[in-house]
Amino acid sequence: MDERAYDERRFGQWLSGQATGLDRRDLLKLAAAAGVAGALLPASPATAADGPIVKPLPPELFRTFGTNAETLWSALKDVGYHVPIDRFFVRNHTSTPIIDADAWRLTVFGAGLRGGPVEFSLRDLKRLPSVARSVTIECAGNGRSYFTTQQSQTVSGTAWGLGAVGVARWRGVRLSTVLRRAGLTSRAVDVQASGLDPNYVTGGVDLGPVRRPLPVRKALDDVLLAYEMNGSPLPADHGHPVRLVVPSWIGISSIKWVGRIEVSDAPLFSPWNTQFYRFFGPGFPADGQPFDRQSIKSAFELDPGATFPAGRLTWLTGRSWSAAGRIRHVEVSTDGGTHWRRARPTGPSIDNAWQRWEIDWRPAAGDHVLLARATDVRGNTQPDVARFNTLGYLFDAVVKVPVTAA
Ligand SMILES: Nc1nc2c(c(=O)[nH]1)N[C@H]1C(S)=C(S)[C@@H](COP(=O)(O)O)O[C@H]1N2
Ligand SMILES: [Mo]
Repeated sequence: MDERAYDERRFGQWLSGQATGLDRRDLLKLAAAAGVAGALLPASPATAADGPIVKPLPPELFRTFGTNAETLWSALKDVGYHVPIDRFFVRNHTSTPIIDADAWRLTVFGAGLRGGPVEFSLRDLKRLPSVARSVTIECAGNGRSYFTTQQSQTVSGTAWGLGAVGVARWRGVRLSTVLRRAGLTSRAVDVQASGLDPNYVTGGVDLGPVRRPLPVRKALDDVLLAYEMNGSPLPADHGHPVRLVVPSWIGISSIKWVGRIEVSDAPLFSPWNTQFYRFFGPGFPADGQPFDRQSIKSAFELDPGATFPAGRLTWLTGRSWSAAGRIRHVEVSTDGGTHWRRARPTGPSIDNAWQRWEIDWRPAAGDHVLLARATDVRGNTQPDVARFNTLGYLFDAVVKVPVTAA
């Protein structure tokens, strides 16, 4: 079923009084369509901030694209395993909402539950057993600009370099714990969280709150409802007070500012798994091919065009990560891909996170091209060319980084 059919069906259900699980934004949308007074709407705990992103975005830490900001890789040099909050990338479809954590409630509802809806306050969630994990969040479009600069292909979407990725230490409650408390039944098929940020409107169409379904099997496996990031309460831009953290899946799965979770007894669809986050283009089905998992990548902790002192020994450092498991090894070339050497792994090797590495280099004066290529424990290796798709997702090819020694 496409999104329009879904919306029409929901609207019909609402008009006939059968609808459950409509949130305030759905109601606003429907109320506007039906000419119903706004007085029926419950209060929302969210208000708007001044700009799309709340935290400072100094140019030495970030490159910004409208409502989004990518981390500069030079800003991760000599930084620990986890990306500090002040430099963690932000991907907002609209803008960061300011949510009052005391007024905030999570509503879990749907035909996959025994009863419900069931509400949880932040205190309720914090009383449940907590877990902390180091997990990568990476936008499916990370590296998109290289489709154009390296492969001369036209793709649409934010022209990210490699900085739409970060690893943080997330603490929260397992989604499975909350779903079981809410009365999960064996009828449950899909689980869909939606955000309390403003509805996403594109091409004049209101697509509703940001949301994307997870199959119940993934939802019960390793997903967290996180309320802490690197030991601090979740900051506004990263989902305060509670977000999903979905290990090894594309960033859109990790819904921020979660307000509602639907547990359905039938497959759910949203624009974020039908229109977006699907592969379109030559060799793919006409209505696109769905995907959920991230791929494999490497990055040097420097920005393209960096300069080095000629003739001096330096240490090139970087990080590699794969959604399929830990990194087995990383090869580096400092001569445009002719010769390759193994980089030395440094620090921990964590599943669903990344591997840091270093390699020595004594550059001659002149221009050089650096490359890094990772292989994971499953034997996946970064290819020379990434598979083209019109929306520019999952760029996994080895990136050529121009630098200069003088
Ligand atoms: N509610 C909501 N959740 C969201 C988004 C959003 O715009 N709204 N963006 C998604 C996308 S596309 C990505 S890549 C990650 C980015 O997480 P971050 O901003 O904490 O780095 O959040 C995801 N969760
Ligand atoms: Mo994303």
